[in-house]
Amino acid sequence: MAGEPQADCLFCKIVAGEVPATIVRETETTVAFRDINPQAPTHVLVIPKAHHRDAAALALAEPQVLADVLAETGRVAAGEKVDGTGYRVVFNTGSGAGQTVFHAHAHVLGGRGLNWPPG
Ligand code: DGP
Repeated sequence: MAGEPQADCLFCKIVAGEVPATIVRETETTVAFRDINPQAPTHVLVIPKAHHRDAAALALAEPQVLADVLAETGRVAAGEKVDGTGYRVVFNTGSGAGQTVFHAHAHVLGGRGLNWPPG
């Protein structure tokens, strides 16, 4: 069922503490942790604790939690001190766009120049 933990979901396991992660921040509805394969000096993932396959599905099911995720991206950026220079928030959605983990997550990238358009 949408929102319920999925036994085969890596990020649900991180939420449950079954897979270790370097946690940066946690709220009632979200967890932020460092990406295992960082693409920038700051690369933090912000996820809802509830399982939804991507950000759009989360928006439809629990819009307030998507707002919580976005608010947390800003708090992470401030905590990492990349809010002054600028940072990027990315939701890869679908395998063709590079999504590999099908539990909604925002990438927070910063600490280096970020080109546009992205690759
Ligand atoms: P995406 O490709 O947009 O679905 O992003 C998934 C990200 O998750 C990717 O940048 C690598 C990261 N990742 C994959 N496995 C792990 C893990 O076990 N721990 C952590 N911290 N990050 C992971």
